[in-house]
Amino acid sequence: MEPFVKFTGASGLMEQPDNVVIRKMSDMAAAYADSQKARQWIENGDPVVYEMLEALVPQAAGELMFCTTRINPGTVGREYFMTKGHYHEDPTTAEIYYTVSGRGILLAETKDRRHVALEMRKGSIIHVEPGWAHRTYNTGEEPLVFLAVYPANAGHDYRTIEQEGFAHTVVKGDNGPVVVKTSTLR
Ligand code: M6P
Ligand code: ZN
Repeated sequence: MEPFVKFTGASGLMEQPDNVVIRKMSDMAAAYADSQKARQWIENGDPVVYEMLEALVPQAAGELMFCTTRINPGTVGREYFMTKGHYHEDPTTAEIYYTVSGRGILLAETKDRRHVALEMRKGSIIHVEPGWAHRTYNTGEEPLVFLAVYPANAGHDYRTIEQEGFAHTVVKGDNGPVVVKTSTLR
């Protein structure tokens, strides 16, 4: 493969991506603490929660995968619209997130339930250490748009999150986003 360039449009999303992944509420309803509210969203039009526009590179060590993601604004009950979240299958791989526009929180958690909540706003650059699961929330009124870069051989482990969930989540409080224990919402 030769070096190549991709451009982003006014929205900050990649133009002419090689692959587009769209996740609607029905693709991830189980991720939200309030399953009844998630079902209501599905019955009321099943909105797109987020979409990822990817450039494809070989899934080999040394290659860097990158994609732009847009998370739409909204909440399921008090929980903000978010990504599914994942561990990397290769626990030695990190990831960089660069926020293009909007407001959000990246929640990172380890298997022994340590957690950090990092602010995403235009220009913020987040480094996710290897071994930390990560999920992003749109805490604003506008779309949250960011670029993510990670080793192309990292792999996505969604199963651990589907089975065990995140111990913490981010909800809309009276004065902005608040990190709470997921168990307090169920
Ligand atoms: C970022 C990267 C991608 C990831 C996407 C959505 O762009 O981390 O690898 O796919 O966010 O997150 P998820 O895969 O958890 O739905
Ligand atoms: Zn990742």
